[in-house]
Amino acid sequence: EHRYEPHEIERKWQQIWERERTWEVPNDADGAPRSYVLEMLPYPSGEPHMGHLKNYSVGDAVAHFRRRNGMRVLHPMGYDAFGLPAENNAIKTGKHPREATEESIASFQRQFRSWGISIDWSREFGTHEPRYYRWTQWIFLKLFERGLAYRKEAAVNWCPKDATVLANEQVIDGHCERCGTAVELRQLEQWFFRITDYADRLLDDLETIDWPGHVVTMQRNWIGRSEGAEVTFTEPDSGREYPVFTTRPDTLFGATFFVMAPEHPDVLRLAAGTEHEQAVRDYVNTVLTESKEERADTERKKTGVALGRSVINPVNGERIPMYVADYVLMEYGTGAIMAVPGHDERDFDFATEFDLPIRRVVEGGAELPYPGNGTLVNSAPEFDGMHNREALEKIVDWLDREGKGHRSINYRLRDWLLSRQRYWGCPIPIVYCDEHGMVPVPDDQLPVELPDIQDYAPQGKSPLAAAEDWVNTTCPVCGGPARRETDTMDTFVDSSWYYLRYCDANNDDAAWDKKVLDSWMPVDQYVGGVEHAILHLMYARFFVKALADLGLMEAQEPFKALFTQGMITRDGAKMSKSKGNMISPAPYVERYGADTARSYILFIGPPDQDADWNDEGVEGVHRFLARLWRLGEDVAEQTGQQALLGPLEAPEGDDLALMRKAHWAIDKVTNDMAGRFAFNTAIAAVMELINEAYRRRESVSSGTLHFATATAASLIFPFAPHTAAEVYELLTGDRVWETPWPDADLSLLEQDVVEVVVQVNGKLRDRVEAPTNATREELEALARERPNVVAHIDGKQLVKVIVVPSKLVNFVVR
Ligand code: ANZ
Repeated sequence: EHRYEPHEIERKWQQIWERERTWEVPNDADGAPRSYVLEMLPYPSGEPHMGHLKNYSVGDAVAHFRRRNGMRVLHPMGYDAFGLPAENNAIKTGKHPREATEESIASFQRQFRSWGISIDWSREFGTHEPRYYRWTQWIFLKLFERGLAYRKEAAVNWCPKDATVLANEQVIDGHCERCGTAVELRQLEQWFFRITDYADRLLDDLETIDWPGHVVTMQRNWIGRSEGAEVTFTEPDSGREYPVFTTRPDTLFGATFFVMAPEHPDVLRLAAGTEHEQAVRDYVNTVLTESKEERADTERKKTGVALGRSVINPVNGERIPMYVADYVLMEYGTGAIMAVPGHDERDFDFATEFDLPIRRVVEGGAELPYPGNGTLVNSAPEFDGMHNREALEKIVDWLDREGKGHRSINYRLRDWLLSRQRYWGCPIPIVYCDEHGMVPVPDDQLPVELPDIQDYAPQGKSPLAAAEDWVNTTCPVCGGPARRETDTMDTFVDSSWYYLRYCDANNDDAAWDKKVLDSWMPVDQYVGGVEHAILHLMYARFFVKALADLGLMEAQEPFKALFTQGMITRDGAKMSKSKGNMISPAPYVERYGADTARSYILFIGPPDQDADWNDEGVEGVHRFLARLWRLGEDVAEQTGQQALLGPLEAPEGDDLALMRKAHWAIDKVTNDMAGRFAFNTAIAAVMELINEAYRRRESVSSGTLHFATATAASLIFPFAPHTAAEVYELLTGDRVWETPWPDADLSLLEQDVVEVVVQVNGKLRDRVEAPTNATREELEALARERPNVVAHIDGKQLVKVIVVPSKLVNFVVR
């Protein structure tokens, strides 16, 4: 008796795929429909983990399924190679980040090959390679030309430990996302991408893509569009105007005070010379140490201080006192608000704390604050008695006519801060000349290569600043002395366009050929972790829209469909080094083979859910694959290689039953995979088919058994490609991936019979075989004839008959 030897089988097929470059696709058209299937590229740090195995197993199943359904599938791979972990490691060990990164890339390559993922290796790259980042720089300059990349001084989040600026998105609860250190604010010159110009399109086009609802919601909330008005208040002593953004201009008559953000540039100026000056100064200083989240926390006791000044409300000329308080944020709206304690919760809390007047201007709700709609009161004769929503429009019209305000839309979305004071990133291709200022590096001088340096530790500026030979250069305009920009780009820039480069990865003359790009884009199916629901996906969408506006591509969205996979956990807990519950794919692949590891990770549950890794479950899947292989061997010994059996003439008995099971499995797996990700139930269906084949192997014809076994191999191919290829070859001499996806003979399924339970008053009395598609009446008639039913209902009063099609008939009698 032979043994299932996954390693031999896997090595054999991997070598064939490698030698024949099976998964490479050319760019020239051949009329076949195209599909671009992509998993998020890995960040190469250390070895691949279980999340990677799941990610690429999902994507590979989709790619294989589409290929065998007649599509030309682009399925490439690359590495998001710049970034902090490699650099922090370099600071500790002195090892060049490139070295550590490339070691990790080699390990990913080895493992991807050992998993048998069907990758077009001819398009592979790392984002740290000059042949890639040359084009990252080129895109940066295109955006710069368009005014979409700009430099300005900004209060930025600064991580004192990593000594770098962080994007808002990288600050979690006031702490650095990477190292957990409390984040500080600093004023620095920084580079930004003008993503806010695209806020509306980023919002509207969410309608055009097939993404999970929760990801769409997260994107929508992140953009945070609010409709309202900007209303101008005036400080009478200085005559300065202070606009506020409000979503409720209908409540203007209820404004009883005015609040500025502590960072507002006028706060100290306004307080200067008043008795409040010192208190204001002290308050502003303490607030600077608070995190954004603390400040936005509505449960916190309200704090603030009076500025000793007042402003005039434009609708009624009323003078209301000015305060500074930390619940008003500088980054939102205008950094100042009109406070309406009667209708806004936070203003209400502040007013209560500081004993300020609270006025109702909208009727409704027993108590204040009342945030809802109703009739306007205590406002002005021309608005009182109106519904507040109507009044809102009228009041804004009035403000507009008087030049005291206008309709306005506000977004939570901020411009993307992309500069980093770090070494291991893509250099920003700009030089500074005393004469000509900021000058873009000309295309023919790209890439600006990242130089090798000795000391990676940042000192508040980029470690590149110390590389004098590199920093000192000449101005492209006048040839005079100039200095290079020493900041590097956020790694999210690299990953915002990598899927575009795959389309034409070996083009040395351009980032891509537009025709080629348009023939693949958008990505038809993107697969990745939900942790990228906001940043990466938003940035990539912005890049595509900006590049489309530049005429460089047609698609308006990068990823037509998105699938987000759940996590692999252990005993219900997230795996982490600190918990010591990490497991990696490699030992499982070594022990059981890649097919088992891949099939198991897709079998443990719906792949969009979190699922618990369980070693016994791995064994079970391994046994199933071994059984499939053994049956394949046995049948092949009996039949030799032969073509699959055609439709049976007049099948009956066990032959019919096994044929039906095979076609049922084809139908089930197809439905579970066509536009869905129900891989777990698809794999379960193939298991059922194999069980049925074993059960009936002695009583069916060899042709039927051959058909059932080869079909099982064919159907399991997207999950266990090596074992499937081996069994299919044993039985047919054919290559399973060159064989079209099987078609289910639905006529066989329609005739299928099911066992229906027959009850009287809920008690089991019999079982009957009935056609699956039998009607309620037919089922009831069949059941009523059974002797054991007759015995229990005869002479009684039939109250009702409950029929659950394909399942049960229950006679209720009295
Ligand atoms: C008066 C008012 C009355 C408001 C009322 C609300 C309810 P969203 O929906 O998130 O856009 N606001 C404006 N700028 C702010 C800032 N920089 N920091 C803190 N709060 C700010 O919220 C808009 C509302 O948030 C605005 O409308 C303003 O309060 C407040 F019954 O104005 B409202």
